[in-house]
Amino acid sequence: MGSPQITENPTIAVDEDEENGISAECKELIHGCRKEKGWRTSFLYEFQGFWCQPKEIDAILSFQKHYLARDSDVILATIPKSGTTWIKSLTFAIMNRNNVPVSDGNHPLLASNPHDLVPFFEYKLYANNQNPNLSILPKPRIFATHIPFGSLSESIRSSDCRIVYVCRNPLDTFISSWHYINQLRRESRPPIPLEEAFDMYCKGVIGYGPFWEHMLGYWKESQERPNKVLFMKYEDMKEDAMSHVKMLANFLGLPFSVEEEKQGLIEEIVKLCSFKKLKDLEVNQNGKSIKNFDKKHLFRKGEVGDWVNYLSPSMVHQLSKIMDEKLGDFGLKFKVCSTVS
Ligand code: PAP
Repeated sequence: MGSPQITENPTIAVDEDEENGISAECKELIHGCRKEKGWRTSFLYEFQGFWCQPKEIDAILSFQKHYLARDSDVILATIPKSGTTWIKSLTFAIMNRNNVPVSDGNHPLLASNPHDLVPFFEYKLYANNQNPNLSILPKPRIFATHIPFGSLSESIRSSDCRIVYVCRNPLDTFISSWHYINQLRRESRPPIPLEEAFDMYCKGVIGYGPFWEHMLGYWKESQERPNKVLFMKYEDMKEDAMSHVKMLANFLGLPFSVEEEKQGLIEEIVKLCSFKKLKDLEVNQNGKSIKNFDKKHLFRKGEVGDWVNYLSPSMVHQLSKIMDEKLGDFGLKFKVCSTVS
C-alpha cells in the first residue's frame, strides 16, 4: 500500500486522554507505529496498513482475537460518513419485518437511533478491549464496522456470513467528514481548516483510510465473491432507493414476496429509513449515541454533491485525479454530479 509521508508536527502535544485506559498491548503496539496528526485527536496511527486512533486499535485487537462469525451473521461495512446510519436502518427494517411490522407505530427505528439497534464492533461491542458474549444474541445478528476488509477476523472471511458495503463518492465523504469532525471537536481544539483536512484526506490520512484502500478491499471481494459481499453506492441508493432495498433483501436471503410488494412494503421501508424521517424524529434530535457523540450531527444534509459548495476547482481536480488513478483501473467509478441546488 502507498504510505503517506510522515510529516510530524512537533508542536502538537499528545492528548493524554487518547491513551488513557488502553491495554498495555495496545500502548506498546502504537509506540512502534508510524503516526500523523489526527483530525479530531492529536494523532492517528498506521495500524495494519490503515489510520486509526489508539482506542479504536485497542478495540480492533480484541475483536480480532475474539469475534467468531456465524454463517447467519450480517456485517455492515463502511468507511465513516458513507451512509452507515442509513444502511443500518434499512437492514434492520428488512431483517426484522416479520417480528415488527414496518408500519407499527412502535417500530424500534422510531424510538432508537439506528446505531443503538445495530452495534459497531469497534465502538460498542469490543470497545475498551472487552470481550462480550455474543453467543447469547438471537439470530440473525446484524453488526457494523469501519474496519477494512483485510483486517476483519478470519472467521468473517471464511464463514458464510454476509457483508454489505456502502461506498460514497469521496468528494462528498470528505465534506461530510470535515463537517462532522468540526462539530465533534473538543472546545479546547480549534476547528480544522478545510484546506488542511483536504491535504490529509488526499494523502490517505483519515480514520480507516486511505479511502481508496478501504473501498478496493471490499470492491475486489465483491467482484470475486458476489454472494459474500454486496457493494452498494450511496449515490445509486439515493437515485433509486426502492430497487436497492429489493436488491439488499435478495442478498440477505430474505426477498420480498409478491404479496409484500403489492402491499407497498418496499416503499414503506424506504420512507421509514429516509433522511427526513429519521432526522425529524425526536430520538435522533436529542441525546448521544456512538462514542457519546450528539446524535443530531449524524443527520446533516443527506444529499449528493454538496461538495460543490466547498471545494475549489483545483481541489476537485486533485481529488478526481486520485480517484481515477487509485480506483479507475479496478472499474470503480463515481457519478460526481450534484443534486444540490
Ligand atoms: P457515521 O460514519 O458517523 O456513522 P454515516 O451515517 O456513514 O456516518 O454518514 C453520515 C452521512 O449520511 C451524512 O451526510 P452529509 O454530511 O453529507 O449530510 C448524513 O446526513 C447522511 N445520512 C444519515 N442518515 C441518512 C439517511 N437515512 N439517508 C441518507 N443519508 C443519510
